[in-house]
Parts: sequence; structure tokens; C-alpha cells
Amino acid sequence: MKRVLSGIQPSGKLTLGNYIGALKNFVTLQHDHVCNFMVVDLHAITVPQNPADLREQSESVAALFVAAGIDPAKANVYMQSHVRQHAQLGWMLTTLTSMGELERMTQFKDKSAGKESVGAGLFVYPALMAADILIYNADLVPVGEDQKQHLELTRDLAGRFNSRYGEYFKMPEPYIPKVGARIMSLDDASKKMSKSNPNPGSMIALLDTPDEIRKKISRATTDSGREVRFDPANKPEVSNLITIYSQCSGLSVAEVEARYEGQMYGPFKKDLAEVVVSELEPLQQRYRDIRQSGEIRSILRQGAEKASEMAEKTLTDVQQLMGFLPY
Ligand code: AQP
Repeated sequence: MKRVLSGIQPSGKLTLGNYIGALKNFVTLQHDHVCNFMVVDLHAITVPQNPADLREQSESVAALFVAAGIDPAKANVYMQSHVRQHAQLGWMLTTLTSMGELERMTQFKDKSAGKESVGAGLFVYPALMAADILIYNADLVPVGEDQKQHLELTRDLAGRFNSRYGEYFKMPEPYIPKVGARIMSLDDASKKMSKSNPNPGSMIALLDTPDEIRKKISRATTDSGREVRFDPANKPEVSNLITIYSQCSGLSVAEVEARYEGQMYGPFKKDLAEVVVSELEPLQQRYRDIRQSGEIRSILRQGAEKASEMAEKTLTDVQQLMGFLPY
């Protein structure tokens, strides 16, 4: 079976963007792949985090993985920091990465823009992400569009390692959904929906109440037109809402357009809110049950134990290939 690896940062409340772009695909892939899904806390600390918030968000994100439908009997669910081999391989791959490559990463440019001081971790984190993937020799990496560039760097580093030290790593492929790979902010369709956006109205959080969801969707920016038509170049706001509708209802984009032909934005938005509420309500109920049961800590421990076995084997091989003296 092919191997799958992906992760989500506990850097805020998970959004509908994280769900549609990544989490939903984790759930689909677990049935016929060997899957490792991590809460990537080492990535989250590349920007300052309050320790108490980080702990709570980490447990919350792990519980959301399970609430969204990841079955811990099928897929390993764990904290990145619990599998220490990630950081070790991350350092080794950092030494293979050039400054120029890291400077070209658009996510670094976006997250460092306008900041007086930027941590070195934010700069080198794509090498750690490469280690996350390569430590399992993953074949497939389900991610949203924004992570495509980091995946390309991972492939470059795998190739560089192989040509320098001997053929070892497989070339991982991104698994990017055709629809929903980039869900945009509700208040500004030129920016992706992001959990660290300080404006709560820009995103739908997976744990928002039905009323919060209704309010946010009713206030979502549209255009001065009237047609519910999918046209990302000319109608980016409405196209984003159609994408969300499609992803939460199971209808195709064309079916959504047909359903609202001749109708105004008002009824479309009202129905969209109910479609999102219906998609999230069962997930939220499962989330509450999981948090109450306290089972998440043992799920994380078991996931980390299984993942560590795979990771340790790769690390030992890599150390040997690079010329480290055996322990
Ligand atoms: N808006 C989005 N649309 C589709 N997919 C998205 N992803 C993130 N935003 C969208 C995908 O979610 C996965 C987890 O992302 P991450 O937590 O590793 O960090 P990120 O990509 O930087 O996501 P955020 O929400 O924007 O977090 P912050 O604000 O902390 O930087 C990835 O597969 C990502 O592609």
C-alpha cells in the first residue's frame, strides 16, 4: 500500500479551508493507504505561540482529526514533536537546502512581510516539512494549493540527497483536490482563508456555532452583480462561496449554479449557511464526545509509537548513508 503523510498546524482554530483543502482528503485516503496524520506543533512555533493556547489547540486539532472521520485504527494520529526523528532529519535536510531556495518560498514572503523581526525557524521550516514527508518515504501528500511549492522543494531535496549519497528517497507526489484547494477569505477573496487571520469574520472555524456560521456567511463579501455564477477571474467572492457550497453539499459546481439560476445572492447565501451547518454539526458533536472521553491522549501516544518505528528506520539508514558513526 502507498504511504501518505500530512499535517496541520495547531496555530489557531481550524477553518473550513483546512477542512476542504486537507482534512476531508485525509479521511478519504485512510481506507487504502498507510496513513500518518500529524498535528505539526514544531511548525506552529515558527511564529510566537502562547504555551497554554498551543497545548489546548494541539489537543483540539487532534480531536478534530478524529471527529472529521480519521479512524485511529486505520491511520496514525500523533503530535509531530512526539516523533523526535522529524527534527533530526530536518536538521540534516537543512544542510542540503540553499538560502536562495528558502528565499523563494512564497509562504515565507507572506508570513514575514512587514515584520520587524522574523525567526530563523520560519525561514528554514520547509526543510523540516521535507523531513516530515521523507522520514516515511511517503508517496502521497494531501495538501491545499498553498503547500505545492513546499512539496516541490521536498522533491528537490530528495533528488539532491539521492544523487549525493545514493538512491534512497522516493519522490512524493502532492494530492491536491481539483475543487477547494484554495478556499478564500470571506472578507477578501484575494487572500486564502487562514486560521491565523486576526479577523474572525474572514473564516468559518470548524467549531463555530450555527448562528456564528449564519452571521459570517450573510456578511461575506459578494459583488454588485446578481448572478450566482462560477467565474473565479471576474466573480472571485461568489465563486468562493459556490466552491464551499459544492464541497459541503456534494453537488458539483454546475449543479449549484443551476439550482440558483435566476436567483439573487440572498437566498443562495441563506441556503449556503444551512449546508455548512449541516456538514459541521455531526463533526462538532463527535468532537465534544471525544474531548469529554479524554481518549485523545492515548490515541496520540499509540500513533506516535507506530510512526516512530517507521521514522527510526529511515533515520538510521540516512545517518549511515551520510557517514555518521553508528551509536
Ligand atoms: N484556505 C485554504 N484552502 C484550502 N486548503 C487550505 N489549507 C490551509 N488553508 C487553506 C491547507 O490546510 C492544511 C494545513 O495547513 P497548515 O496548518 O499546515 O498551515 P497553512 O497552510 O499555513 O494554513 P493556515 O490555515 O493558513 O494556517 P496559518 O494561518 O497558521 O498559516 C495544508 O494542507 C494547507 O494547504
